[in-house]
Amino acid sequence: MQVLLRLNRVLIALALIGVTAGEALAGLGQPSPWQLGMQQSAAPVMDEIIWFHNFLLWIITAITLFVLALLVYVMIRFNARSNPVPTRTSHNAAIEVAWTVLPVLILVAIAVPSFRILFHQLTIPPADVTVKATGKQWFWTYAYPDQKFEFDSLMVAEKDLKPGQPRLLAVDNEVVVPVNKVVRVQVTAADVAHAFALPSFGLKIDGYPGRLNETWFRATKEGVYYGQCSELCGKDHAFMPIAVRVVSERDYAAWLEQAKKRWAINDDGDAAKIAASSERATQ
Ligand SMILES: [Cu+2]
Repeated sequence: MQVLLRLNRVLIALALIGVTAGEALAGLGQPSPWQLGMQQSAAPVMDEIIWFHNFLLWIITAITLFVLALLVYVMIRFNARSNPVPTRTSHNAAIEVAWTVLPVLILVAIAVPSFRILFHQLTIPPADVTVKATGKQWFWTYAYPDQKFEFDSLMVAEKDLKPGQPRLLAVDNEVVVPVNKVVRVQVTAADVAHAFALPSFGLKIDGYPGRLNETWFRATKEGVYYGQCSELCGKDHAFMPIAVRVVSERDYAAWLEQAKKRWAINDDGDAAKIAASSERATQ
């Protein structure tokens, strides 16, 4: 009895640790060790994606349990021993209609929210900030077309990581955007197909040379959010991360001021930049 009581207490303690650790382990903006499920959401579209994921999980769990129950029923009720003389029934109109109509209804119930989320992802609300991301072998170039500046963003090598910077995700120049503002993201590529993906914002869109794709996000929490190129694009595909720093509007204005000075596009600068980036690409 004593042993059982003690075991019970240990189990309760473990469950509590599990719950609190589970919170901590669901990463916001980056994956975490032993993570279960998706990264935490920091944008309305991702809230919907997580909701849809859980909704589908309920449906497939119910279908799987239903099919399992049918199988078990058939195995017990209709095996050769308990049902030695099989029936000759080959048609049952009611059941045939039911097993056609019910799956159709289930698919419609799935399709409606699925299309709603797709439209939400690809219908861009009036944007406060536009960022154009160009995938290159193997880094990203970000332009703020309304502000006339652009810069390259390269992964920080493992030996150069500063404390707090995640391995394979930190970059030298982060994209900076204001919190709670609509950011339009235009995605293209300069050489081969790349993809701009950032889990906490629910973003994933391909970038192709000669084509401009568009998506958007509205970050609801300040912080740094990481993503990765998600289209196999060559040997350093795994080493061209995406980092977006979401800051207050005041900090954004301050960053914008110095970014405009540092990375302004002018005729000479542009030529130098193109030379520098193609040099890097051939390295
Ligand atoms: Cu890529």
